[in-house]
Amino acid sequence: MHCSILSSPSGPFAQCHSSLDPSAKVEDCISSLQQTEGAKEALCEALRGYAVLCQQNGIVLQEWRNITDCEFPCPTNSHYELCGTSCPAACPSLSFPYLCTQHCQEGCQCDDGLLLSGDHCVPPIGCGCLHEGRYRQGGERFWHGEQCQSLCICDGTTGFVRCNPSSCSEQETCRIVGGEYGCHPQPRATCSASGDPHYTSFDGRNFDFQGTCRYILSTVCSDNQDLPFFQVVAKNEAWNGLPVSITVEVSVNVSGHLVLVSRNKRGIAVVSIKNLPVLLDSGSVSVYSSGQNTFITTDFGLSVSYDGSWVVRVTVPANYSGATCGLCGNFNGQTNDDFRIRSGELVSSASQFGADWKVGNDTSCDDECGDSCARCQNPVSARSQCEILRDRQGPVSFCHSYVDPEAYFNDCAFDLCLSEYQHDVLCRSIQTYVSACQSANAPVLPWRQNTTCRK
Ligand SMILES: [Ca+2]
Repeated sequence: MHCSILSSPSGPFAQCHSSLDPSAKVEDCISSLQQTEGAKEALCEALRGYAVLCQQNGIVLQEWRNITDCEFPCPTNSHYELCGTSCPAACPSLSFPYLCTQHCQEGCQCDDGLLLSGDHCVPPIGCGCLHEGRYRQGGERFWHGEQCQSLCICDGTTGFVRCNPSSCSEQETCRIVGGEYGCHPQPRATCSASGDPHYTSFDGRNFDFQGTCRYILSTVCSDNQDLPFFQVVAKNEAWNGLPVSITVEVSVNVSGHLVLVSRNKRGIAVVSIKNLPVLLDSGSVSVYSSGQNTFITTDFGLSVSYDGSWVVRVTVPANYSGATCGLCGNFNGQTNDDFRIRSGELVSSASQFGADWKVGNDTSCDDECGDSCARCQNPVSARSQCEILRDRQGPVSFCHSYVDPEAYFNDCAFDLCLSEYQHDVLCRSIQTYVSACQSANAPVLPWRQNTTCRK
């Protein structure tokens, strides 16, 4: 047992024996070695414990780590010292404002000429700053203020932080990404129309609009020549004679091509172009199928999907922020200004907003349902069936922290009630939520086996 080195009269700790009796420490050391089956770390820790006590009592120890093979690794630009200062030379903002009178201690010390900056050693010009409780490295830039109102830099030589007024650009928002607070590019956004149809704008506004004509879901309303043009139009239709309408056709106009995806009688998406997958415009536009969905994607980040019966989804990249219009809204990060009609005027009713984005002069359709607007007479049972969406232990609870199920629950209850409890509608409502989860990059778990929705 190496523990005996603690009490050896010729060992490195001998100077300490007259002040601190080592016998209890030797016993502790032996028992901790027995517990760990003789682990080297246990021995080293026991020796270190006694060494620290001795040093705290001002006793000078001899080198003990090399002869016991207890290494003490130090990071770059620093080295081990048996009796180093307890108050190391540190950067201005971290310096001790009092005289150092503490006893020496073993540990890592910065190499000559370097100062301690946080947890590493730097030359004096590489010092950091202490700013609002957080240590910043010299030269580090960081955002400050609730809305990123200023951009600050730490001046290493003085230890002071300088801040200048600033703000995020239009393509950025002030938020935390990867633990770093600041201006970050806006994420892409997805708008969807599903079920009745219920719409969710790019900015997350949920509304119902029951018009059965063709409407612009989204197009480009900006003079910015750098943004490629696109237009996505959807047509709705009453479903099976019920007062529920569904999207039956989606057309995407992009790069000089018009791609039409429509629903056939069996609820399957049929594309105006044969033999998918197809690349258009030298590969800048792709049209393909995946599962039930047909996708139209472009090299500039637009993606449109339609499942042929229920959900149409439009995803645009961040550079279209503030540059879109239509039922999907303007994608400026604010939900309260999405009901803008073509003239630019803000309206309050979803029906006025929706009707304004009608295209074509189809007379067999209606923008408004008026007195015949569908109303659910007895929502209780529908709500209880749709509760599966909100159930914290339920089959789709894996997604709750990614997408709030509330709006999907309401849509589900409404549609299930109006469809006179067609089981299919319940399953489609759950599927709609799960697709939104996929769009939000939630890790999607199998859910069908825990429901009555089997494929
Ligand atoms: Ca908006």
